[in-house]
Amino acid sequence: MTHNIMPSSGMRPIIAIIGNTNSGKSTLLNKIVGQDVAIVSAIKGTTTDSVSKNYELTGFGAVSFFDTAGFDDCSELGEKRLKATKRIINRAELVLVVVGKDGLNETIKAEIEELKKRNIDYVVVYNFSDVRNDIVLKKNEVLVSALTGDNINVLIDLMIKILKKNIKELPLVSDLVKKNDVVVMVTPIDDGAPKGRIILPQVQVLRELLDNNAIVVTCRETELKSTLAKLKNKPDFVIVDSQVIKEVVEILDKDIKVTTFSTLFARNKGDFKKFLEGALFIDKLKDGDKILIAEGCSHRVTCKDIGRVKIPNLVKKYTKKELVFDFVSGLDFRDDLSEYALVIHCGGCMLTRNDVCRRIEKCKSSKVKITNFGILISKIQGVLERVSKDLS
Ligand SMILES: Nc1nc2c(ncn2[C@@H]2O[C@H](COP(=O)(O)OP(=O)(O)OP(=O)(O)O)[C@@H](O)[C@H]2O)c(=O)[nH]1
Ligand code: SF4
Ligand SMILES: [Mg+2]
Repeated sequence: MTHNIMPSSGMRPIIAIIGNTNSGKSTLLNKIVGQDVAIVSAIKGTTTDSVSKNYELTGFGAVSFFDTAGFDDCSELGEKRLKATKRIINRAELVLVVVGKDGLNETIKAEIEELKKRNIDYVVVYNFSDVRNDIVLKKNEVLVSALTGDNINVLIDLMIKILKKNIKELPLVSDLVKKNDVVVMVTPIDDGAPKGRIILPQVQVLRELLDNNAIVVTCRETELKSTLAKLKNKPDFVIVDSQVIKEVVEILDKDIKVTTFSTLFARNKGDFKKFLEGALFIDKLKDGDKILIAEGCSHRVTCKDIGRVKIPNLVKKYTKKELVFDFVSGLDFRDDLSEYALVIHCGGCMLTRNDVCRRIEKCKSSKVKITNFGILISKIQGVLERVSKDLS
């Protein structure tokens, strides 16, 4: 039995292992991670549902491997499995295209062309070097034996090189603070807040502030006035949950630098300018327009309430238009977005930057505007200029 795991892989870059049945995909995964994670057999179509493995790739960091069903799986479920594989490819930072004894066939060649077109990095892994040695290798191609382990290190080095080049996470907040700056984080604790925890975007911002030797004070919006009163000087920066930005801006002196967690994420993941344009577009929405609300994961407690309830209500109230809302979460992101007037995306804390950028690209090619939750809330609350003016 294979594991059917499709976890939210957090921000681990995904490495998808694809290819025809019996090309040695599962053997390769097991060899790279040094464990029998995926079942290997000489029977075609052994891997049915994808098998995932979180792994610490020494020299790079945490990644998630996804071993997939063979492209030429002709079983009844083959088509569904192919769709599942395509969904994984959509999110992958790197694709290992494994080629078996029979060499490259038309399907795999077409898939490689597709990867090129979509700017998804890949390595062609010619497998079975122990029984064949007749390949003239080109750039980003390697010849390995998943069975004996021959050349696996060469493959791993190449993977690390590509991943390092690829993954340029921008700073969340580190370029906006300096050592000893006093930063006040305002986090409401309402019914939507997860029990006993602080949500991930806030934790990530806190961590980056601490990494940069800032002094961080965290309070709820109800304690902001008393927090400010107890500080000897005005804070250098205030970072606020979008949901309470309006109240907070009313409390703060005009010269205090303030932004929202979502604005920081919009800058860090995705295209800040595009998100701003998308937020301004709500003034142009018309009756009957369709809006897609996209959440990067299905973390019910964290964002469900905001995405499914608060955002639609705010947009309806602000625009006073009859709008239709659709929702997607997790791996799903519509291929064809042309029916929508606007896509409103979550902060994407569980997605990589490339993941969000690909979604933005999709919107661009469908000529649909995109914004994110927090930027849109700031626009609706009339504070967009204030929260974005100190950020580039
Ligand atoms: N000699 C040799 N055999 C290999 C190599 N890689 C895989 N095999 C064998 O090829 C067969 C298929 O390997 P798998 O890893 O199950 O292939 P797969 O691509 O995962 O196949 P599906 O799950 O059916 O899509 C097994 O019998 C492996 O032992 C290799 O490099 N050399
Ligand atoms: S911001 Fe998006 S990715 Fe992060 S927890 Fe919320 S729904 Fe998930
Ligand atoms: Mg397999």
